[in-house]
Amino acid sequence: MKNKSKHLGLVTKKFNEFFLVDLKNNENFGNNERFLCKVRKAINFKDQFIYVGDEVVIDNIDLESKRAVIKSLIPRQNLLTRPSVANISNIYIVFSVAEPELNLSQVNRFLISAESIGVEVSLVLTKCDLISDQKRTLLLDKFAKWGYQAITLNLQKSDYFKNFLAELKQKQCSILMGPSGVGKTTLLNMIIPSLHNITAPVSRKIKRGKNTTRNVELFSISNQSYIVDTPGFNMQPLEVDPSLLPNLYSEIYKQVIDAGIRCKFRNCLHLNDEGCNLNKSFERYSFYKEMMESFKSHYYQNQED
Ligand SMILES: Nc1nc2c(ncn2[C@@H]2O[C@H](COP(=O)(O)OP(=O)(O)OP(=O)(O)O)[C@@H](O)[C@H]2O)c(=O)[nH]1
Ligand SMILES: [Mg+2]
Ligand SMILES: [Zn+2]
Repeated sequence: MKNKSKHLGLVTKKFNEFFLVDLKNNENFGNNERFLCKVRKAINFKDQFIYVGDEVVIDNIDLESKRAVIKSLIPRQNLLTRPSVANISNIYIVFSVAEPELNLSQVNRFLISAESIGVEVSLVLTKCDLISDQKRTLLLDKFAKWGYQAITLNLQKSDYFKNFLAELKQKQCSILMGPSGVGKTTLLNMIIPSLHNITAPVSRKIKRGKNTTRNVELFSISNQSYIVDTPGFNMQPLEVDPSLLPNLYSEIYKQVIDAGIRCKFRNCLHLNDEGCNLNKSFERYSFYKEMMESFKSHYYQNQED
């Protein structure tokens, strides 16, 4: 049986030239209708690729074989580039407090890279059963100074997890990002108990995750709420316009916007600039400086090419 009408769908998974597409709020088909789709050959997307999280119009729906064709792409709100995911509303940066050990410079790189997307960014600390309560409090204080109210979780205690789950259900489309082995998929399996995605212990020898998750995939939490699991990776220093960087650090933009400090030059990079009035006595300043210098060398080098 073929159905000729057009319908709105959400891309939940992508492999080679195939896409899994869930029909969105469709009365005729009910929920949970999932179709294997290819992009219609005749259309020209002008090098526009389709990613997980994209909304698409599907056509030529075949209810028996569960196949359909992607006819067009709905303009997207935003696009994360690593990994490629569209239309994210909330980024959850996930790090374990131990096994693998917490690397503050990596935490910072993930946070700053996430902030550059312009959506709400949160920090989740997993495996808190492996540290003392005192150490946990110290970490909470540290990240509060960075501008984040960290969510601390562990597999044994469910109180914080319940709050976290309630929060996720309020968000449209959240993504879990962080290094390998920190427990992203473990968390996802707790969020959606019917799911049994593969997780793996951290390697004893190299004390790192084993890159267990290989695909970006989007899952439905509740009616209008989705979550994306991603493969773990380590973040390199970024290549973005250095002039944007001060806006991504709360310790800096709070001084500029809330406290109204003014440096001599409007485009002050807050390094050794003449007439800089930024109070640099905050913990992340060394990370800021390091990032700014590496951005500057990349950016100006590429401009000369
Ligand atoms: N002690 C402890 N171990 C945990 C916790 N959460 C996850 N783990 C363990 O950490 C290991 C790695 O978990 P995964 O969920 O596979 O990690 P991941 O972030 O998805 O890793 P990749 O898919 O490689 O990116 C598993 O052995 C989990 O059982 C926790 O709260 N406490
Ligand atoms: Mg995983
Ligand atoms: Zn300055």
